[in-house]
Amino acid sequence: MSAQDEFKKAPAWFIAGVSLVGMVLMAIIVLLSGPLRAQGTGSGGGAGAGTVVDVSEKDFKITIPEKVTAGKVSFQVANTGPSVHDLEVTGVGKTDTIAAGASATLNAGQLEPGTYKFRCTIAGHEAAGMAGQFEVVKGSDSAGEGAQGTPAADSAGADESIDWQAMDAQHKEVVDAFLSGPPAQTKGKGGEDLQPRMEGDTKVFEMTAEVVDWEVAPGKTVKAWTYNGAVPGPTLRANKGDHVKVILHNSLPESTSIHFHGLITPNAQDGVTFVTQDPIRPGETYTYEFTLENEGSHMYHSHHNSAEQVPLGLLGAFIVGPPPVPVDQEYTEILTDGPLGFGINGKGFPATAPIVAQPGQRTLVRFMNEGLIIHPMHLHGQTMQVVAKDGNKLAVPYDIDTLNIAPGERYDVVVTNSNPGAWAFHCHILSHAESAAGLHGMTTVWVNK
Ligand SMILES: [Cu+2]
Repeated sequence: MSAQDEFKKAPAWFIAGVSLVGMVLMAIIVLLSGPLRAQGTGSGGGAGAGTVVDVSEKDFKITIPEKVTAGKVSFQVANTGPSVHDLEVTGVGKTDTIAAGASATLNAGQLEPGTYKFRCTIAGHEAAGMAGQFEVVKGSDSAGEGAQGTPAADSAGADESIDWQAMDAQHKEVVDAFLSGPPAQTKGKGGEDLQPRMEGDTKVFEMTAEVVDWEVAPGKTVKAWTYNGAVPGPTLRANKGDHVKVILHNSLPESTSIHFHGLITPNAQDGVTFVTQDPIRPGETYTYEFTLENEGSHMYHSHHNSAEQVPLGLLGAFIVGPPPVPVDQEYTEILTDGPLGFGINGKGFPATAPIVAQPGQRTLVRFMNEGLIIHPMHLHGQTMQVVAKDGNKLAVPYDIDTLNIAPGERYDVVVTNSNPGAWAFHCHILSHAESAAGLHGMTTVWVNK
């Protein structure tokens, strides 16, 4: 029985029931807690000085007051998340691009009463939830609430002011949803092996880059930029010495390219636009061709507008040769952050796939970081032995339980099942793994039978 079959024992009605209870609970929490949130409008001084409205951008969520007093207004926008953002208020204006940790001001001038829409204009961010609207009201309308502050409008995400019983219940729902049947509760599975077709002795991998609706977590669908409609794109496997062709059809709204990360290729096949090739424009097809010179856990991803295209999903694994050491089974864990949220193999908890090991079984995990920030992956209850780095087998393996993986890095680790139980396996930048709403994002469970 496969790892996933182990988790599909729960009947469909039970899984549906758990989901329904979860949704009803979320709705109740949102209804109850909405009016309790108190966040100031940051009104700054009297007539003439205008109103300064504090806005924060983090984790693909824009927090902005629901009501703003009419008059002269400026928006002070703090980007406290790990990705680049901006803020556009429709019909008013837009900030420059705001780097992670930076701030910007949008001087809106005189705002008349009415409803205003806002969003982040970085590709994919609006679809990921960075949009919403607020009301501009006359001075007297907001004066009464001003002292206590007005309720804040979140563009997405969990509320932080729930009571502890509701919090416990919500945490339980998330874990129950995982233990009752992952990863079937979301549509789509990334990283499946792509069988090459043979042209003589050449292995030909053919892919299409396209935008699709991708369900990153139960009920949360975003516009992903994909290879063959999945995140990660298909896993390409071949052996050292194989001659391969990778054919890419570009159905994206932008030009693109593929860089084969970690593979030793001829310079012309390196996939960096304007350095080694022209962009593959929308509607065009491009063929890469080379002989595989080095074994190991490698990757492929866009190298055109890559800071946007890769986080949107244009990434995958390219594995050359057998595992670096003898093992009984293997998993690839590709880490991502950005518009798709914190995730493993294109899914956030509880939609992440568990790792399941039989007694005594040796499991290889190929970690690959395709995100924009570091993720220290931590395994509970057992030791990970690092056996290879960036595809290079280590002369002296070493044992750890937390592995810091920088963007672009790959590590191969081996875990031998000697401690039965369901063990948390997660990024230890804890906000990537858990929130007031429970476990999420870069979390899965390692199940030792
Ligand atoms: Cu992390």
